[in-house]
Amino acid sequence: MSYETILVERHDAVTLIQLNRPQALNALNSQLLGELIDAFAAFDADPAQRAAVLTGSEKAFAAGADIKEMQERGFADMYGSNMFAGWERVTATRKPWLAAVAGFALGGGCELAMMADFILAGDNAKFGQPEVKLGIAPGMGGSQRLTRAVGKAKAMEMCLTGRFMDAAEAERAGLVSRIIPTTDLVGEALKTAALIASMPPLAAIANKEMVNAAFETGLAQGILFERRLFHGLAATEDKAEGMAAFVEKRPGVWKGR
Ligand code: CO8
Repeated sequence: MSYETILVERHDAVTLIQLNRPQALNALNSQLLGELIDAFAAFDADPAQRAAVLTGSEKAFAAGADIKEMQERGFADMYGSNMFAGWERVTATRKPWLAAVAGFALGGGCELAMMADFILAGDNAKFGQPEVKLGIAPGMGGSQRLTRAVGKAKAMEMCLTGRFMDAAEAERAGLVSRIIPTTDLVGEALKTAALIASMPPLAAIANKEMVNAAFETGLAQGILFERRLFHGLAATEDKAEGMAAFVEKRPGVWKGR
């Protein structure tokens, strides 16, 4: 499939996906959603690809869902078409991917960043859920993921006032894992993704599933899920190789099985 609203590059085992609607600050319209779903599905299906980075431009990761596209759409249309349900296909991606966020990540842009396994922020990043000012509310998971990431007080204040959070506050609050100078952001994100891509692939997916389970289950159930998956990894050839490589003081060579 050829894309018009995103750019996709392969950097060895890392897929770089860049949102590319600069005239609209990467606002997320339905064409872009369709292209992202396709690009993430292709990444997940390609055995040579092991990690991905999603980024925007230095000015905007994404300034939200496309307001001009939403303007004319009423309840029956949005409800009938189950608008935004397609984003669940992006969050269904099994392999690890991170968001490299510079500039504005607002509304749906912030929500998309929070769908990533983690966020690296450029030092000019600004996160916000300003939907209330448009007479709406988050619709792509923001009220849930932001609250889980930063707690009720900050999430509630941001949703009720539309206040933006800068990169330093986002790091303090646990919304992002690290802040990188914006000019180095994509390079650092690619390096981080390459490091993830160099890990035994089944172990990487299992680690992702375990951490995500912490958001879906109670503690006892989550710990049992972790332990069972841990037991399961003992059946992989990569576990035997990883431990042999450690004992023999050499790098491991992974088979992904
Ligand atoms: N949608 C469509 N176009 C946009 C959007 C957007 N979200 N954001 C910016 N643009 C366009 C502008 O209209 C402008 O286009 P044009 O040149 O044709 O007028 C171009 O991008 C450049 O934008 P600005 O001139 O405004 O740039 P500034 O640097 O002056 O300002 C801002 C940057 C502060 C980011 C500003 O553009 C802004 O406030 N944008 C809107 C931010 C926002 O409100 N986002 C939330 C959108 S709603 C949402 O995401 C809800 C998701 C769930 C909805 C559920 C519904 C059921």
